[in-house]
Amino acid sequence: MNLVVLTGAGVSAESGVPTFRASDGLWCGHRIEDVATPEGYAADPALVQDFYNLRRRQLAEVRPNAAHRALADLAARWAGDFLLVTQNVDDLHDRAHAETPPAEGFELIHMHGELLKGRCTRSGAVMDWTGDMAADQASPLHPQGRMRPHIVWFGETPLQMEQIERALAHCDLFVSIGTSGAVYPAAGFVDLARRAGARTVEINLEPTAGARLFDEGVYGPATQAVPAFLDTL
Ligand code: BJW
Repeated sequence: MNLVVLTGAGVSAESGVPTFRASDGLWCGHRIEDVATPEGYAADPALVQDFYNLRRRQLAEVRPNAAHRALADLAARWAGDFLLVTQNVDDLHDRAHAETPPAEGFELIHMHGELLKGRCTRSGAVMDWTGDMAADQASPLHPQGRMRPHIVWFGETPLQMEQIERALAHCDLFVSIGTSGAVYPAAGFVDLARRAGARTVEINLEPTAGARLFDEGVYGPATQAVPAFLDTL
């Protein structure tokens, strides 16, 4: 049986990583357009770099929670293909899977990029980046390049979309965990899975605006709802 799991900010919330769409509509006091668009970066690179520097530093203070660990346990015993697509730029899934190595057939994709990577603005090459990035950070990868966060901003193309769409076209079970479904193309994955004839399940604190698109909903905090649901598989 082929499985595709999509995760969003809700899976990391109980680790202490803030979600995006809080009631004030601001991310850590910033407007989305100022910090998560190429235009925002062009207008004020220092503001954008500071925003991501802060979030990169915060990763040192958080740990994978029971939901990340339950997915890693499942990946270690799953017999079919298992694609875990996360919209999250934290490394909490990576850390959980490093502790419990997955079976063959498992893959993790960060479709919106990774905080712990930087990208050269000139060559597009990506490299590990654990420290702060300066507003005009020189690129070690190209003499005329600068480094920017390896993050997919609004208007940019999410990563590894062909691979994701291929897996959705062949999946038997699609599980969406802790995402509001407000951002495309991830919000449309449930439609692609349904077209493939997959069983579709939403796990969230509460039903999302797109809840009716799923065959089933499991509601509660991810650290409880995810292990409980995965135990039924
Ligand atoms: C819990 C919980 C607990 C809490 N337990 N649950 C008009 C119509 C359609 C589309 C568009 C449009 N205008 C523009 C677009 C496209 C645009 C888009 O979708 N805009 C929308 C605003 C409408 N999309 C793009 O531009 C994307 N690119 C694109 O489309 O390219 C074209 C293309 C498509 C396909 C193939 C090829 C090309 C790029 C989107 C990039 C998004 N980037 C961000 C920022 C990343 C950097 C950063 O982190 O700073 O990614 S935006 C932000 O939202 C971030 C997230 O990954 C993403 C999704 O958020 P998520 O994870 O759902 O978080 P929240 O906060 O919204 O929800 C949390 C959920 O958890 C809630 O439901 C809670 O209830 C729940 N929860 N605690 C369980 N304990």
